[in-house]
Amino acid sequence: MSCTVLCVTTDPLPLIPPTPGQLAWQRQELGVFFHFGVNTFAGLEWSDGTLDPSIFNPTLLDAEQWVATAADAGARYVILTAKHHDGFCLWPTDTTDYSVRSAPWKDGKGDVVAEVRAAADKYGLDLGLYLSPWDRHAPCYPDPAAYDRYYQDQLRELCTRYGTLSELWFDGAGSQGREYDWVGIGEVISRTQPQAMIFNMGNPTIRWVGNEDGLASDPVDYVVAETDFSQYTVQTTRLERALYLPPECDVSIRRGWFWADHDRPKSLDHLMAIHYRSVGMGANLLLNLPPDDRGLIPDEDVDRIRQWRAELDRRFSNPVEPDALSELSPGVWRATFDQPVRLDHLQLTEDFTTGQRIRSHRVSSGDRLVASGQTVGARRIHVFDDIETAELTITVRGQEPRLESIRGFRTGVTSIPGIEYLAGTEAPAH
Ligand code: FUL
Repeated sequence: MSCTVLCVTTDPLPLIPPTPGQLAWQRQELGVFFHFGVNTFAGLEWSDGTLDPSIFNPTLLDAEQWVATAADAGARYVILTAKHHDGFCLWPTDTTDYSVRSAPWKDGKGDVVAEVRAAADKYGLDLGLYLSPWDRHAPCYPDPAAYDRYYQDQLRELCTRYGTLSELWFDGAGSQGREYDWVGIGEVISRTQPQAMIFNMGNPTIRWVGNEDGLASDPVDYVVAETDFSQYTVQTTRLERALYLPPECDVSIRRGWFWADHDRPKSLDHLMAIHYRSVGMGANLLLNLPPDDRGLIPDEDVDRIRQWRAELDRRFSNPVEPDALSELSPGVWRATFDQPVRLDHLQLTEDFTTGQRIRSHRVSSGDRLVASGQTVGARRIHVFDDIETAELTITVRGQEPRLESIRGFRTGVTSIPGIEYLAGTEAPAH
């Protein structure tokens, strides 16, 4: 059953705890996406399945450079587009010859998935894979039963040849009105990679945040009764029952998901704003770093990532911890500092191991309201004109809410850059 984005849910959402896997995934906070494939060599975002595999020839491909860049960013996992909508497979699949086997790269003996797996292992990052359900090359695509078999064979190869996968990314784009055999797909996963987080479709364990700008907005609910599946439809799907589905905010460092010569990385300010509106709102961030047609993350993207990490470290690596944090009465907490401290940022966390309980929060210093909002969750960051205080009062409302921590920072920065302007401006054209 589905309804439009305007539909309103009036029932209160139940308290549902995360599974250990969901909790571990949420604690990872940051992942890096790699969009790479035949599109990279054609300057296209989407191609229609007819690009000649002979164009796939990354002469300097170095998956370790990709993953090292992700590790520099602070990512804990990487996700590779094993197959995008064009159907070209980055691994030597037995299901089609539209793959690296037909490319000049490494004389048709290369395997990008294997190289990214090895690099992820070397840098200690988890690996997830994107396998587009929509396939514009597969001749069997118009025949649902035949394509379901084809797709499950591809998924089985990926799930059995490349070790443990932390996430399987099912992109809803292009699949509007098409039903896949999610029961069969679910069986492949439960037999081979039961621990993998399932993004977005089938039996999801994590959800899309609802835009491709990397921006969550308050409240960020971990339990939802409906969710969006693709930005190419205005439909929101109502789930059969409410589920614990924490969001992942996907966004590309560039305008496009795939590398193109004319495209450039986003500004440092823009990436900072994305951090505040994703990780700083209790959601995971999946930042796309597209390798170029040499098979390398371009230098300017690597530089931007290093600037971003350095600025995040500058702002957040020296927290001002309260000397005591105690609950005065149900939902009212007091944080005290031994001496007055100057702060312009606050970070709150909630103990959500038994479910997301905080529905709203306020932080005051004496009579002054310093910050307020709804979600706390895994991490909530507030930015404000600096204050000097020796005591903060935190009021949280919800179902037996459990504030876990509060810490302050003095960064010299008192606002989030250009956030309203940024929303909705960066979707790539196809
Ligand atoms: C979208 C796709 O159509 C884009 O090409 C990209 O893969 C993005 C992550 O998801 O829906």
